[in-house]
Amino acid sequence: MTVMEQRGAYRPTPPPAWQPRTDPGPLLPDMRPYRVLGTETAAQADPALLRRLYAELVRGRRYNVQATALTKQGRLAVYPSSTGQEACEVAAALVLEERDWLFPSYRDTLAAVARGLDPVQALTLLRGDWHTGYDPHEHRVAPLCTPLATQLPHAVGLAHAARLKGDDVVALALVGDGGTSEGDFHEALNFAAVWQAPVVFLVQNNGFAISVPLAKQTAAPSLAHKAVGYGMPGRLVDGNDAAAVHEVLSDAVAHAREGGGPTLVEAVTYRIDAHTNADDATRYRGDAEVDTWRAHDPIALLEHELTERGLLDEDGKRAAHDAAEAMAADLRERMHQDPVLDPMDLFAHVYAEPTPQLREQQDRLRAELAAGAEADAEGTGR
Ligand SMILES: Cc1ncc(C[n+]2csc(CCOP(=O)(O)OP(=O)(O)O)c2C)c(N)n1
Repeated sequence: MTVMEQRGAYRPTPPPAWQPRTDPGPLLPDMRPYRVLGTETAAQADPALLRRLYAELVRGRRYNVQATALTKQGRLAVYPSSTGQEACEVAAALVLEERDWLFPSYRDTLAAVARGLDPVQALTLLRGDWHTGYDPHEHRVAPLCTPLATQLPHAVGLAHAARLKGDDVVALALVGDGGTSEGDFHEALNFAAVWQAPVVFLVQNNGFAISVPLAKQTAAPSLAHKAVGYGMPGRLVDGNDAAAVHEVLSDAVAHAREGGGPTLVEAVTYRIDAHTNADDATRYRGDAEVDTWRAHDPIALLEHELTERGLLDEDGKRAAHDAAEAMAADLRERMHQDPVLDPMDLFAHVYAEPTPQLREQQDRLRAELAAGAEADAEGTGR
């Protein structure tokens, strides 16, 4: 006798009714990146905001040029320039309140500076001097993260903790297109959506992960589409349109603050410079492509709009450029001063309780430094 016969006749029944848990429709991004500048909606944009964005973009571009020059002068070990991406950098900083937190990657020095960080301190890590080089709590800017996407779970953790404590805090985390292929990206988005954490993810899709073009590292229809699988809205924006990026991020921050949960924003932009000063971009992309993006420059776009609306004249342009020059001169002067460093700082802020190995290394370094100082004093050298 078969099992079926023992149990009686098998009567097939339909499975329990299945419903999608969330309607994916409203989460899906519009496939046309949102734009403001050069469209009818531009007329509604606040003139004071547009002027502020312009001043910050001009300052930001000058910062990128100056920092890149400092690498050539041996004053900076490395600089990942955000030339061409200034609209994303500046908008990300300006949409946050003082109580909010920014989680940057190595490319986002400019966002940190636009948020108020001292331009020299913001470069400390890239100079290779001293840990992060700034107090993350002062302006609520987390350390610039070099391991890809690791800043994302940090942002979610902070945002979730703030919510549990009842603090009105939003975290905004920046990541590159390549970073979206990392496990940390997946885990951060999943946790953020499950917990409805007040966090905004801004992906700056600048076309490349060093030499790897987007098409070689993702098959997603757009990076904004990745949001839907986790149950959060995805939005696509023209990343060179400062007014559009500001608006989309402001909406996402407001949504998070109201308890609406996370949003993933993909800003379509382009890295005009090489990956860093250590990279030769001519080996993997052509001039024609770069020129196409130069013609869609974030500063030129905004300048055109402001000029058309009579909100910017030659004096206004000169004032923005003069302020940027003053910042660059100050940056140059201070970066040309040799910092006074204590090698023992290497061991500070590593662990609350140093491990026995670290203590041993610390003692050894202390002894070596003392012997060196003694030799210097005796004039014997070593
Ligand atoms: C976990 C990890 N893997 C690899 C690297 C080496 N790496 C540094 S930058 C980079 C490309 C990142 O590209 P993307 O996320 O698009 O950001 P972008 O540099 O274009 O801003 C890679 C692979 C790293 N820093 N961290």
